[in-house]
Amino acid sequence: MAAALCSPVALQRSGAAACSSKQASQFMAPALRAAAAFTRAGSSAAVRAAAPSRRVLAQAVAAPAAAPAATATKSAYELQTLTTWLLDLEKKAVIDNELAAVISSIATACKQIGSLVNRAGISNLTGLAGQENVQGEDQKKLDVISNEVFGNCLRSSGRTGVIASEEEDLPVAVEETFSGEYVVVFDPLDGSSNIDAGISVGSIFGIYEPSPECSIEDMDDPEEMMKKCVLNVCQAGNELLCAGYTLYSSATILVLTVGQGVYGFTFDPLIGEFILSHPNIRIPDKGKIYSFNEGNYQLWTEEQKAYIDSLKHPEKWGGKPYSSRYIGSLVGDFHRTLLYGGIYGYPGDSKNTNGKLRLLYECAPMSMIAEQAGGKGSTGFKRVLDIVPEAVHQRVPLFVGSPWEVDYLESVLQGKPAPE
Ligand code: FDP
Repeated sequence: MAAALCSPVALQRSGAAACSSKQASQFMAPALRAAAAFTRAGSSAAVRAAAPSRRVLAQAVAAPAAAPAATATKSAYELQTLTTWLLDLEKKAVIDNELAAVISSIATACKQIGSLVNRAGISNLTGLAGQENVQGEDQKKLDVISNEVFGNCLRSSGRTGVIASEEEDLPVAVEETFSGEYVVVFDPLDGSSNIDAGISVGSIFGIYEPSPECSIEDMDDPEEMMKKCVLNVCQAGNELLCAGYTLYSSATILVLTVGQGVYGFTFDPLIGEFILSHPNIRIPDKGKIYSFNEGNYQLWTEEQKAYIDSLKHPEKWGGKPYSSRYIGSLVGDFHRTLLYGGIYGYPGDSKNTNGKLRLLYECAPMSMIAEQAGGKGSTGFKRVLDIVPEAVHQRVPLFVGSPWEVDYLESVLQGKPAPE
């Protein structure tokens, strides 16, 4: 598949020639499609050159411990909605109005997807769409619809330059971007194999500033433009300006960070707004729940097996072993881990050395959220946020959760002494 093989690293080093002719032609088709749709009022490079980086802007005012939403409640009827929370951040110059517009458009997409998920069983939205995505996975009807909803909302924000989705083979340049040109990576419906049973699913997203070396100019030829689209999204998680997810469960809960702590908003369907319900979430330092698909146990390395085995010995943990909880829906499993503490893991195994989860729109956003809440995100050997992607749909092993739990897992995998 073109996206997996034509890594941006290869493209950066030697252009499209780094791909086989078949890959190159697969690569060119979407590029030409994107080019046809790609119109822009004027070059934004000059504007971007004059403007301070949004990351710098945020860092300049960042007081890490400052809780942006911690305003005193004046009236029993006063609500902090996502909209007022974003306005607060804008006032404090933590984010600019363009990033706020992108986040708002994502929230709108999540409201729509949440409503579709709730009604899937009675609106004939369950079951397969009859096609596969680029990773060879069967797409559910709701995978396809959610992707369209996400794309529509981001396009209509007018602030997004490039979008990359789990459901698309290559990133797409967004026509009619007025300003901002944010790069948005997302998995519109994660855990969708659960959908027909009415089990929790979620959306995951990350927002990057466009990297200056690969800004998309009006006059780029289609090949050049697609190369830049790919490079735009292939940034390390360290560069994320915002990461978040929405859980569609007994409630619809949007959790996000803009680099100053983690905030959760519960959707109130009666007023149609996300309401701040989880201010400044902190993950417990330790937690006695592990969340792994143990069906893969025989495929794991000896170290990985030893780690899981060790959690089951009551005498090692004060008389009570760890509890196992696994939904098989990353957003649901991660959300529980964030609130209750513990560890979520999807290790590599003898069949899939890098596991199952995708770096750009699963592992990196979740790791940023974990770190912002005081936790950790690791491959077992390396901090996830330090990894520069080599391909849009690249997979990496993921272990994320309470800091002590991730440290302990790393110690076993690396043959080092356990943390204090
Ligand atoms: P799904 O395939 O249902 O979309 O990466 C996708 C994902 O779900 C995650 O949400 C989930 O945690 C994981 O796969 C489950 O994989 P296993 O079935 O292999 O445990």
